[in-house]
Amino acid sequence: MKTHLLGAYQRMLAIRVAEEEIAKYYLENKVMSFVHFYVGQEAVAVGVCDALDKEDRVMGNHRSHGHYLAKGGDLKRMVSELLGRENGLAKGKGGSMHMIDKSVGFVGSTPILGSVVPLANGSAFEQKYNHKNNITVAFCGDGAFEEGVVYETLNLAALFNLPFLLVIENNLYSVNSKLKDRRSEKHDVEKIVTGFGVKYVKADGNDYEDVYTKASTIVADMKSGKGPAVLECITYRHMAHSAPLFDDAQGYREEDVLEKRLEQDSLKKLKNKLSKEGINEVEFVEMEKEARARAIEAIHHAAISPYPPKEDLYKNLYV
Ligand SMILES: Cc1ncc(C[n+]2csc(CCOP(=O)(O)OP(=O)(O)O)c2C)c(N)n1
Ligand SMILES: [Mg+2]
Repeated sequence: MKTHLLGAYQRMLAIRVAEEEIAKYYLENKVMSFVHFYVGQEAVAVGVCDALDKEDRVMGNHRSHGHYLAKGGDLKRMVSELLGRENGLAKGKGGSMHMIDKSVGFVGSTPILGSVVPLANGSAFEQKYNHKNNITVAFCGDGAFEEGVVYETLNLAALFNLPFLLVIENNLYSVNSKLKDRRSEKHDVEKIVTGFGVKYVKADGNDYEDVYTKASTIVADMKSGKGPAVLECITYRHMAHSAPLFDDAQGYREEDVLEKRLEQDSLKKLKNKLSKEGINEVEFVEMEKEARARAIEAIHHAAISPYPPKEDLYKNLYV
């Protein structure tokens, strides 16, 4: 277990540190392409993806750096995409919100809220139809869960008993609007989901082990034919909705103030656990140094990579 947790810590740390370095680069170089940072939510992506096989598929949304990297993605190709370079995941034409890398089973991310949910369900349909013993996971936010197409999808997933897992990352906000300003007091995600005949499980999205344990059970059940599920992970988004900035000065956060976010931080929790298992501070510092060096190298690699040539402007576009 110690080895597993150490690996999980390193995977989460790699995402955290990469985003910190990317944020720094964006600010220093005035990069204008849109970006939504995942800092704070790493335990969800890594906890879920650690429960998957390479052939299982993942789809994401506008906040998917963590999902892609947790599925085994290539940091260099991801950063190249963010900076619009030819060697990026979508040949530099998609940016942060349109990543795809079939080689690791990351079959796409789409920023239109909720849109990825039926697409992922279609992928799960194909897996079942072709007797593949694999599943498809869609990650969506609490805001996206309010889109109508999500309910149509849950209905079909249950009807066809599909190997489809919807992970809701409930970070309490859609941009800056709070759950209580968007939903009635009686709104009940569990009742909605189970009302369609879909299994519902709730996890502490700030706790890797809770997410991983629950995701593993769901995935094993799904692979033995038990049908679709929703895993709702309650978590905190540490940074502003978009742009690489902190937004505490805006004063809209009530429960998830900085102090609480830091206290509940998933990396911190895992680090405490590993310290008790005998990993010392020097080893932690070394791990962070290595992760930071990899991130800086990936950014440098992207920054010196060429933009797509002019003659490719209209190639690979689907509009
Ligand atoms: C259909 C649609 N409406 C509005 C938007 C603009 N938008 C982008 S992200 C976002 C908030 C999404 O909140 P949530 O799904 O909870 O994800 P989070 O940003 O919290 O990770 C909104 C409203 C959009 N992309 N798509
Ligand atoms: Mg949200």
